[in-house]
Amino acid sequence: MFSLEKGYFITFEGIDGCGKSTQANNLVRSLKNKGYETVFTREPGATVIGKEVRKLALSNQFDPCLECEVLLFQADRAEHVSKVIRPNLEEGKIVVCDRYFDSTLAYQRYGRNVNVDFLVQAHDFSTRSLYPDLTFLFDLDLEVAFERIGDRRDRMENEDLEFFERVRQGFLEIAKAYPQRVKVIDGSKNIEEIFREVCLSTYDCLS
Ligand code: Z5A
Repeated sequence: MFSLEKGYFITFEGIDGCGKSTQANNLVRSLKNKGYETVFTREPGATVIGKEVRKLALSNQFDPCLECEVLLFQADRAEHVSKVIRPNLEEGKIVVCDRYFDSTLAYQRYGRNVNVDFLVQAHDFSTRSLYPDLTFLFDLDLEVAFERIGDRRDRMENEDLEFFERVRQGFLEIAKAYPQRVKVIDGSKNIEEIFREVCLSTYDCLS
C-alpha cells in the first residue's frame, strides 16, 4: 500500500533496447496526470557527479578495469540515492528510476562474474540498504533488442552476445528470486499493450 510518508520506489530493468525507458516515461506521465507527485530519474548519470561517472563508465574513450567499473556504478548510485532518490521518497513522492541495483546484479554479477556478496555489501553501504518497492523487468530476445538499438553502441553495448545472454538470464534469475517485487513483462508486445500491463500492476500496488 502506498504511504505518503514513505513514498514509493519503482524501477525499470532489462537489457538495452528492451523498451524500459519508453514505458518508464509513459508511466511517469500517467502518474502525474492522475495527480501523484512523481519524479523520473535514471542510472547512471542523474546527478552532477553521476554525469561525469556515466562518461567514465560508458564512453568508448575509456577502458576501466573490472574493479573500477563496479565502483563507478556504486559511486553513481551513492550520490543518486543521497541527493535525488531518498530525499524525494522522504517527501512522499513516487520515484521512477530507469535502472538500479538489479542492473548491477545482472551486468556485474551474471555478466562479469563479480562476487554477489560483495555487490550486496557495496550496495548496502552506498544506499543505506535502499531497495525498490516494485520493479518491472522487460524481457526480450537479444536479436530484437540489438535491432532496436541500431549502430549507436557505447562501451557496454559493444560486449559480445554471450555476455548479453548471461545478463538476460541473470535478470530472469533475479525475477525468480523476488517474485513479489519483480514483474516480468514480455518486451516483444506492442508499446500500448505493455503500457496497459505496467499501469495495471502499478495502480494495483498503489491502491
Ligand atoms: N549498467 C551496469 O552495467 N551496471 C549498473 O549498475 C547500471 C548500469 C546502473 C546504461 O545504459 C548501461 O549501464 C547499460 C547497463 C550498464 N548498458 N549496457 N549495455 P544506457 O543508460 O545508455 O541505456 P539503456 O538503459 O541500456 O537503454 P536505453 O537506451 O534507455 O533503451 P531501453 O530503455 O532499453 O529502450 P527504449 O529506449 O525504451 O527503446 C529502444 C527503442 O525501441 C526505441 O526506439 C523505442 O521507440 C523502441 N521500442 C520501445 N518499446 C518498443 C516496443 N514494445 N516495440 C517496438 N519498439 C519499441
